Amino acid sequence: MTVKDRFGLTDTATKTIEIKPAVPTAFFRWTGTPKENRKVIFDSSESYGSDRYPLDFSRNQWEFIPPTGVPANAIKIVTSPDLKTRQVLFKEPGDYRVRLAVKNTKGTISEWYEQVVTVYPDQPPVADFYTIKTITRDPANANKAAIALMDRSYSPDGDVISQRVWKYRYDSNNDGRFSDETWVTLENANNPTPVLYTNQVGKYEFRLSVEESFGEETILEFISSADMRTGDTSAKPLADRTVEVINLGPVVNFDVIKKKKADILFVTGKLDSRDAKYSSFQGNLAAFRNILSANSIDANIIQADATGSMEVTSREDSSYLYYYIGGTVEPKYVVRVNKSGSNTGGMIIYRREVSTGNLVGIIPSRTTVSRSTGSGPICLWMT
Ligand SMILES: [Ca+2]
Ligand SMILES: [Ca+2]
Repeated sequence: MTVKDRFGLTDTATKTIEIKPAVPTAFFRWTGTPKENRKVIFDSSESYGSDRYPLDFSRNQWEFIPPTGVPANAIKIVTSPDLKTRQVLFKEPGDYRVRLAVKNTKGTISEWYEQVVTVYPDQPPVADFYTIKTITRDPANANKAAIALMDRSYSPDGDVISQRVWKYRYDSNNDGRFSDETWVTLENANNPTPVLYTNQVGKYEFRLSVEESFGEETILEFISSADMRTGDTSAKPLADRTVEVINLGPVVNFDVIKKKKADILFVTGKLDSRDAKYSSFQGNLAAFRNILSANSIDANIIQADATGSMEVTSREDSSYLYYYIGGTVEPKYVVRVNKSGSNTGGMIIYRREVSTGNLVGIIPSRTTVSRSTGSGPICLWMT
């Protein structure tokens, strides 16, 4: 520096000033789910140095400090030469301190920057299902009762139910206890709506065990099967997971869904040229059942095949044609067709109740039914 006074004299002094590199500033953000066994990414890229001495991220110093009582190996960090980011998985819940210091290319180190990350526990799934209390056996299905189970399990923290195992045990000696019985696996293919078909009356206890898979990203190398949360229905009241198959008294108490009941009778006979219609009918029957079921109609579908063992005898008087299906003495069904009047062709179908012997009308008169009568046998099909 040179100064000059008013007399024109000058003097010069020299001083060396050392310009120190600016101290860099550490900062990080984190993303991911702060939950046990999930991936959390820490990113230091918003830390900064100066234009002259930018940061050297390869010299980042990260510190992950577990909460009191949690061992250091509960913190799992993916090995990577890139220190700008860290992929971390916490094996236990709690408040973790995370610290970062950065250095610039000159080696100047920043102050520590720190955040506390609260890691929440991975809550187990809640296993639950609906079923019925009592059910009767179905004469149309080899006298088996169909016990339908409906899963209603859920994850309270956003995970996915990925495995469902259904088991039951049958009170084989009817002593009211299940503890002396053996569990049998009904389904283990993650089916939410299995059905147990059984022809043995008595009580059945059901159990559903579920396992979840992660609804959020994880780091697989740090995960073992023990990290998968599970639940079962053992805490559900016994009465709500017990179904009784009963002999009589068709009292079916659905917990949730009240189903309408319907009797539907299909009678098929010697069809001759209508074989195609018959096979089409057979092919469509399953879909028809599904449609009924989807509309909460509990259909008792009786398919009487008169081409088989059931004999059909026709009679008539001045007003009606009668078709006796399954013999004239104790017919299983009687079809009565109006011969004349405004209701010609209208018919009523009776089913003979085995317990009382009474004929009970199951399809009322004027039902729209097409018919084809020939020499004895009859074909009816709904139109
Ligand atoms: Ca969970
Ligand atoms: Ca028992």
